[in-house]
Amino acid sequence: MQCEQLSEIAHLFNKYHNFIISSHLNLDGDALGSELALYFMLKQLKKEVRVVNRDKTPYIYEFLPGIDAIVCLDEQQDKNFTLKILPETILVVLDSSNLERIGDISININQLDIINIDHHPSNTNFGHYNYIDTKSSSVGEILFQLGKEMNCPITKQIAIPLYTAIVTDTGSFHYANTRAETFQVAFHLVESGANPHLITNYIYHNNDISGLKLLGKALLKMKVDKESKISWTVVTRDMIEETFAKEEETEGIVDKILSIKEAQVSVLFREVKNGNIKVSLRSKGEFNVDHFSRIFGGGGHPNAAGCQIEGNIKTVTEKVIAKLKEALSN
Ligand SMILES: [Mn+2]
Repeated sequence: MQCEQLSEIAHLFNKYHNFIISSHLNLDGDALGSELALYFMLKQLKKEVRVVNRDKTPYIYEFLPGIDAIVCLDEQQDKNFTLKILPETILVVLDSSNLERIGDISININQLDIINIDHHPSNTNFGHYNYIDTKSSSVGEILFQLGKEMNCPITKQIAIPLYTAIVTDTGSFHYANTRAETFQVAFHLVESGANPHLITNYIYHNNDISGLKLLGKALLKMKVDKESKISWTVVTRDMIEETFAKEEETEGIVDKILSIKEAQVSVLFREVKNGNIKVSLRSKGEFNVDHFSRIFGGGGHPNAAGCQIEGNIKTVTEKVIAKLKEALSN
């Protein structure tokens, strides 16, 4: 069912008592910030709430209030760990364009009703209840409005994760998804106790040496096609091993190589552990990388998207760059 109004979602949150909240693999600021803000909002309503993720929380987000409440399935010692499902539990999936993206969260999803709250244009409406606002900068921005709808006081515990969600998904308020409303919400969050300077220090000025070394290696391998205005580079398993970098430290490389003036589109090709190539794309201006990524079964936002492709890094790079040149010339 398509929910047009946030009041319909607020009604569901009032009606149910037991909640499981989850989000996508490769957790980012919007995923974690939205999960924790909703966790505290539902706690205010005296609900039973659990936050469950497949992937480990990246260390830069460890400052978030409530972070220890998250059950991380990849960190469970007991390999047969399963989540106990209380009767009448509803699963809330945040910031995930499809259900596969949350990974295996060790529960029988078929026995649960699902509320799907997202802002990706490629969302498949997989929930029993779907609230998709593609104009919203982030799920965090949607949840702020939902909080108002539910009369939840925006405590500092809620303001910090919501501000984190918005600041990361807007690239510190510079991506094309940044609207006047985004600043309006940010204004209220800062008033409610979110400190922009402290929060961005945790997220952006908290690098390990390994991440910067990996960035250095990736920059040395960068290529630029001035005619089609594409910049691209690669991250191989060897590069990750040589620098002792963590997987999450590849985030940001694709944004860095978009910053050169000749680039309209940037691409990062990364060898992931399952042997596939993860392709991340960014664009400035009109070119829609969400539409482009769908050719390869991926998706995302107009200016930030990605996909995974089978094959070795050389052939995948050649194939995608050729397709991209073709798309950009049309
Ligand atoms: Mn998001």
